Amino acid sequence: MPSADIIATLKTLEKRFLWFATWMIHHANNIRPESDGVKVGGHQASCASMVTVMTALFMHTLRPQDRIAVKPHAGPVFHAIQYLFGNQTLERIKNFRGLGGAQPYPSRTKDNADVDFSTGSVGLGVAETLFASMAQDYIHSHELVEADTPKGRMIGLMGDAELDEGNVFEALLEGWKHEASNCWWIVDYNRQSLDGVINDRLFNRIIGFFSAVNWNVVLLKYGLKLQAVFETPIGPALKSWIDDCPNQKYAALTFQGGKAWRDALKTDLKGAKGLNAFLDEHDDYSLHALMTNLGGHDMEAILQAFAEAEEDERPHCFIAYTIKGYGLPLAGHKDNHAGILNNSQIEEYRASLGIAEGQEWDIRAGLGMTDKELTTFLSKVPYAQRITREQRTGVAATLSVPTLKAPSGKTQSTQEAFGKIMNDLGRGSSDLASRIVTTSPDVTVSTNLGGWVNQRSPFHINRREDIFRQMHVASPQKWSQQPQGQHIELGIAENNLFLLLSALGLSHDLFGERLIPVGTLYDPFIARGLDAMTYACYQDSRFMLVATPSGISLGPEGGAHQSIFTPLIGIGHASLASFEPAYADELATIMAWGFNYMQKPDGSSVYLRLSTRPLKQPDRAMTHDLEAGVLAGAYWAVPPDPRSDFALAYCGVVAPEARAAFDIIREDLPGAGLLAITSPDRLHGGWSAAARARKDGRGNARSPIERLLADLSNDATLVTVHDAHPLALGWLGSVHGHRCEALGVDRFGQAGNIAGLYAEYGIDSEAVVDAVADVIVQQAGVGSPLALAARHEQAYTQ
Ligand SMILES: Cc1ncc(C[n+]2csc(CCOP(=O)(O)OP(=O)(O)O)c2C)c(N)n1
Ligand SMILES: [Mg+2]
Repeated sequence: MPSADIIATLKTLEKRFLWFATWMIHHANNIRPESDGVKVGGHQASCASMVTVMTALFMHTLRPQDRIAVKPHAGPVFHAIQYLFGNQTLERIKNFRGLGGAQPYPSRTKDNADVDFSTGSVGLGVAETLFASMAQDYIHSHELVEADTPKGRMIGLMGDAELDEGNVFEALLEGWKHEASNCWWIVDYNRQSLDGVINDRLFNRIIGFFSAVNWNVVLLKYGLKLQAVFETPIGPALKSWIDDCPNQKYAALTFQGGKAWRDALKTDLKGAKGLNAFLDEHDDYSLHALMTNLGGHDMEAILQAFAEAEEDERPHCFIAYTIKGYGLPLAGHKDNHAGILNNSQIEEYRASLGIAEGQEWDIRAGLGMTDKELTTFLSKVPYAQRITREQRTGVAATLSVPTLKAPSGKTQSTQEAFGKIMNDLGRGSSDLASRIVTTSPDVTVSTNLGGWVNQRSPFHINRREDIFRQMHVASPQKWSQQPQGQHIELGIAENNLFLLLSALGLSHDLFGERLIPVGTLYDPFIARGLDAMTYACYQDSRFMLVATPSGISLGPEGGAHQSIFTPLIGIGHASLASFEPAYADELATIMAWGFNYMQKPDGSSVYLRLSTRPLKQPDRAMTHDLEAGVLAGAYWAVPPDPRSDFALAYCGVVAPEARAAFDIIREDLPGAGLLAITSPDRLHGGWSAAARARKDGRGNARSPIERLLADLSNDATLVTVHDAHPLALGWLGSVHGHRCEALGVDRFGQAGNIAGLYAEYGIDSEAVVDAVADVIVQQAGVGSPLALAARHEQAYTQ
């Protein structure tokens, strides 16, 4: 336990942090001029309930190797703490929630202070810490860090309502399976969410759940003052009364204050031994202070609980009983979530702390310490010793990417090719392969990762035998789990997949050692984990996502498994370069590029939309130009004649249909071009970037798609075809104002064979030829649609 002096300093700082956070929000809402009428917002009450715990952690308990996710609405407290440490500027703090200012919710990518995990979408940040502890175990198991490197604790500070998010429980189950350790979750149990008060009975169930998955649950329920009163004659009755008091009533009494507590206790504990003496000993003010002396606001109780947990690596869940708005006039009111002190309240609050007018931003003034004393105190805080993120990331080596050969095979699907490329990597001995860690939510085999896993084994921190193998049951899968294994098998929970990828993909940054995570799932189920995927990308995690099968091309599997709009996610999703190759040589090129791109400071994660449909492979060499086109997002499979009036563009697995239609079309439109698209996302991104560059004065900036389509005449027509929503390619017409007819799938699919489905949804070659016939009828002098249709008919009946 720290000395009384240190505890006194911590309590002083706690008060100052709450002031500073409250003032930061007040300033943003009431003082900084905003003219657009949109409220600025902020959560003073949510800051107040977490401030004691955060002060204890940042100013005392956190060690340099610990990593922490801060509850989103306690962002201002985090900024205040960072400002005191000198990691945050006053300029940004004054611009809290403004453009370029300190962020509402701590952000790894937008805040300049050292944020370990971004938060904002409740439930995700906290679950991420559990996966980060698995990533840490992985790094240590593989001896990627020196044996004596201490493991940090991955700490999640969470609001109690975050426990309503299912992803938290999915994570707990997965953490249990993988025996995750060194993880602390600290629940700000203020018993309030946004709209209301938390159900009392539900929370007992939740505590039971943590115990069921082997977490050490620590209740921080009563502060030391209350604990002392429990030893007096009124103690037993008072304790039972508090324990039985419904959350709503406790919150209301907290808001009403001393007199209300007195009246309630007088009524409810009438006749109890020691009641009168107890009430006489307390005036209204001290009674209120005592009744709100909950564990989560008692510095000593918190420090003691943290100290007791120090040596135990088991995951810990601390339930810190707190009061939303503690120490502010908002305390306990059920509607206080977004409540903000009014001008007179803030004035009164400032005066009560002895802060002079005009000194609101002076975080060091009036603390009762000289500047030197404060600086000395801060320099001894373990958190101040930590190596910054820039330094950690700086030491993480970049891994060189070996040549990835296109898998041989005259006919193969992109999924099959992916499996072969991974298998080859697994068989090899490259540095890259030694840092690849694959993961999949129960679709390892069905996404073709089986070969890789056979080479590199599933991972578990403790060795586990493959009983089938031991009992000589023949199986192509070797599934004995090893501490050196390189595949993390997950249960079916796509949120967990993305949170694990997110944690693994930050390992260079969190632990100074780079991993190359590759995750597989079925393409439609991206939607199931989409928020977690966005979260992972928002915090600039780096992983390769392989989504397969996709579209209606999975045929007999049916509509429930068919993805329609995922290419739009690829286009619309920032920090994710997405590709949809048709052929194995394209895939190999993209994967090699992707493994590099994932490691570049200005790179991003990579998403590959693949298919199980086997395609006859082109017989060609991967020339420099072809490679450049594949990576830029498109190349001319058949270049158009100069100033041609027509081009057909396809993306991905419909390549044969496009080619068949094109061969027919070419007879009428001999100068037509066939554009092979490997990435609508890269094309669109390049187009936007060129527009920005031109605005910035680089007048001759041209994107790849602008250059490609400039080969056509100004009034040319484009027809596009894609096993996906037509919007993914429909925008191509806007590049040079070409008329564009986009074929794709915009209804839920159904089971069937490829020919039947493509015909049903209008993406077969007949549909393409029909579309061409329809559009060229309006183009004067370019062949006869009837002749075209007739030739098509003939081609199909042959
Ligand atoms: C996924 C998600 N859904 C909804 C919200 C909007 N929201 C922000 S805070 C909040 C309630 C949080 O309550 P709690 O976790 O108890 O936090 P505290 O009481 O400490 O403010 C909600 C619904 C969000 N940020 N994220
Ligand atoms: Mg709450």
